[in-house]
Amino acid sequence: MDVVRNPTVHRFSQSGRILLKRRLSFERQREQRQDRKQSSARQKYHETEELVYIDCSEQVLNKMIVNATSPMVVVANRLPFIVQKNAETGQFERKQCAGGLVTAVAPVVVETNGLWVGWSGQHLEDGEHDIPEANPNDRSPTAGLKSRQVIPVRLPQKQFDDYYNGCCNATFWPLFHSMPDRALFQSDKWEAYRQVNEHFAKLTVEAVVKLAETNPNSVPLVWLHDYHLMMAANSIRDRCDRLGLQIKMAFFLHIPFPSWDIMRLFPWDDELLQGILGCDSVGFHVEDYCLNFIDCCQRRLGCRVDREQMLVEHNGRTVSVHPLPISIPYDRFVSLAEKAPQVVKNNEQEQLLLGVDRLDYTKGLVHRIRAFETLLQKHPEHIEHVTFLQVAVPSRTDVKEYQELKEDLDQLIGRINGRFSTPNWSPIRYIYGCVSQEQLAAFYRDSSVAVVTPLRDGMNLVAKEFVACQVGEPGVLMLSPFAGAGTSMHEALLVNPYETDEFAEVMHRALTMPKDERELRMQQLRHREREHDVNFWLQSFLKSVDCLADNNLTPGRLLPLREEDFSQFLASYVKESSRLALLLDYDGTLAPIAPHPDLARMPEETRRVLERLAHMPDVNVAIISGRSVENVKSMIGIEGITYAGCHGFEILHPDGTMFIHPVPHEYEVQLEQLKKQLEEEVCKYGAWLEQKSSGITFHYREVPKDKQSEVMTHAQKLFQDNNIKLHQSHMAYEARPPVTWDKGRAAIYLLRTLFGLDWCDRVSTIFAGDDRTDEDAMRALQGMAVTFRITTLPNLRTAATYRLPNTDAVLTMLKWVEKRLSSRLPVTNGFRSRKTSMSSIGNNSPPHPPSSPTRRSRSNSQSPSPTEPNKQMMVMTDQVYHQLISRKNSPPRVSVSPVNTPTRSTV
Ligand code: ADQ
Repeated sequence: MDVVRNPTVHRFSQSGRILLKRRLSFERQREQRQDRKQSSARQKYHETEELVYIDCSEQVLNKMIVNATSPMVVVANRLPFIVQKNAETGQFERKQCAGGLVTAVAPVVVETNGLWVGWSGQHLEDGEHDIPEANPNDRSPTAGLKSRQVIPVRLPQKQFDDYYNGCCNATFWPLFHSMPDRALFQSDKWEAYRQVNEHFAKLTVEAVVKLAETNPNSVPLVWLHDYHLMMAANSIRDRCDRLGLQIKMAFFLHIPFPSWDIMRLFPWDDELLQGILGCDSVGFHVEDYCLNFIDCCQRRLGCRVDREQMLVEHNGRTVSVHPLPISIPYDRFVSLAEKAPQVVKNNEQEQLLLGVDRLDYTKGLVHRIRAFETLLQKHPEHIEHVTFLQVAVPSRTDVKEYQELKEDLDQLIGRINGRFSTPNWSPIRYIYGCVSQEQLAAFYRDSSVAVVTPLRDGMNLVAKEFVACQVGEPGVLMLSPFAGAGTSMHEALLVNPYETDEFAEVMHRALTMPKDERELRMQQLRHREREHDVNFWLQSFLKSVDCLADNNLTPGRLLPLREEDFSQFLASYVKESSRLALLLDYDGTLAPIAPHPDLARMPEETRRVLERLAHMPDVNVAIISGRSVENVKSMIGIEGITYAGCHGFEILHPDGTMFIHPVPHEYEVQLEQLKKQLEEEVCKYGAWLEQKSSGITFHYREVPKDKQSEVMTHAQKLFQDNNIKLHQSHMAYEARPPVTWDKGRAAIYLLRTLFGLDWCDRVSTIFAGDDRTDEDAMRALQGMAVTFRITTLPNLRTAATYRLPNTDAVLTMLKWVEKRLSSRLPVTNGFRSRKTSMSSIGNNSPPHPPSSPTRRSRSNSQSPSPTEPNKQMMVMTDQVYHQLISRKNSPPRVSVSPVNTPTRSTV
């Protein structure tokens, strides 16, 4: 064996401090050194980062033929290089990064003349400067990337720190690696994350605009990377839509995607999932992560999903999910391993166990070293014959947790070396630093066993690099099943890093494995990695987004929403025999939103289904709308159902009894004044006022776009001048009485009135609504009803159990309910078989007796007609409400006031 001078490896003393620099040798390094005296083979690294920065002259260019059909905009936290000031020349220059992402993706950006958006390593405070061009000697994958193809993200240092350290690394990194105890949930850091993602989105759209200028006929592919950018997609989509720019958008996560049990710990999980769903296509390393994601979408957002085809429907769009196991430039590692100088060993028989990792708590370094200690203890025959070589790249060194990990590891290694070292041998060699890929290839090749045992890891490229470099005597790969690589590298020896004794036994087995078994296993592993290299990963990705030339991908589609789909939402809740309450909003829920409320018509089919449901025994239908009660009743025109108007301020039961919530006199006076001013001053350009008994709605939907801002500002001012709170509705401003009454309280009141105090135990309740006012009901009914929010908003927080895309979906839901209850006979005498209402409340009688039509009114003996309802009115105060809500076993007694109550007018 040739011995070459000078490379250094740090060895630890008993106290854990680096004591001596030991010489390792590499065959060709000497010659190379002579050639490049100035450029040290030992690379400098950027300490706080997970990326490894290398000397670009050492890179072997990875030539790939990509065949992509779309120009690509890659958006990643970092640029594929960082920009640093050369201390000697004062010039800014590129410092190259190694890593799968850069190696795989940079050539496509170069080839498609695309763009790369990312942080340059400089903050806003560092001042503006141009991105330098590549050095003429640069042979790295980014050498062909011109500075005009790079869009640097510059942010204030504090904001970047909150986003990067405060949220990405302190929250998502531990959480997604299933270590929730380490995760911090801080709203200000989450806010910084959202803002920074918004900034990335803005710059990405600038990149798309730039591409559209030079290449107007192509549809660019925007590819977002990793957990740093999970909230950018919707903003990119929205901005591009507004500019009329077409794009395709994909997201790839490099770390694991956790299960629902873990994901739900994140307080803003719904927003995060919707953020990712803003893309057309979402990629994870392995199928398990895909299924976790699909599961979370279904369980948290109520999305329709197809696990077979891996599709998620959200916001009327179908998002496809793909397992895309990342890999390495296999041939490059082979060629590095073929040329790399030999690693010097203590003696010819010495076997090396190798660990190569970023110094991160997910990588399980401490567990691994402990297992090695157990090996030496249990199998002393390995003493002086086996050495553990651990190479650890410093990572996030400014974070306390990482500093502590380093200290723990230093101490552990020091203790073990102290315990087992002999005059000629120390059990652990520890390199705390970055080594060149050439050196790494030598370590990989000359080690007997690679110990790749993270506690959790998205994929783990080290396992693959080791296999690629096994060009000589075959070694053994030990692999954690908790790394993504563990799912495909079957011939590795799988070991649970938490099980120390077993871990040590597997090490022993690996060290003593017969050659024929090693050969067989390594051959299979190498074959797979050669086939499925990084180029294969990229091609698979391009195929998945239909951006590969000669690719005839038929995009996966979920079947249109069918009645059967509601079984998954409702089957366990609504039984054939259930007593059912259907509480429905009108505009945007039963009837599509129209330019004018008079035009918002419910489809005839919906009307018929609703009517049939209303006539089924033990089914109560109530409409809770923002319209006035007469208006909503006339729009729907079905007898036998309850109508609640003005967001529940007025409730008209089928028997004609009427509930009206009182409003303060002062508000009525202010409202009159506001009404007058709005009519006189801003009801122009198509803006108009809708009168309601307890409020008004000022509509500006029909105002031409260029006049909208003027009209809106003026109307807002009038609301403010009159001291009336403005409630935003669909292109409208509403004035509502300043009392604590909303659709939520009205819904509960209604259910109490209809079914009694214990309604929740006896009635299955479904609520559906489409706007903010419906959220009050969704919140109030949480856990006591199945609620649906009808929405097409891409990222919406809702208290609803599920989301539906449109009014057609509501009709489908109603049809499912009808089918489910279809064995019931309709009520034929024109009145519902079970009917309770306000009229029963004054009685001491139970709330649900089979009632006859004569019970419709206590105070009015005349039969009610639809146009002239039985105007029995109840005054609702907070005290009465609480009495109604809190009393458990007997129906409440409440006072019923006469129709002509002085507080307000009635219908
Ligand atoms: P990482 O967590 O960084 O990547 P890994 O996949 O193992 O983990 O990649 C580490 C890279 O750094 C390898 O290419 C390795 O060669 C290099 N490296 C490690 N130690 C080094 C050293 N001392 N000197 C020089 N180079 C060193 C994240 C996810 C992974 C996922 C990748 C890619 O956490 O799960 O596999 O992204 O998607």
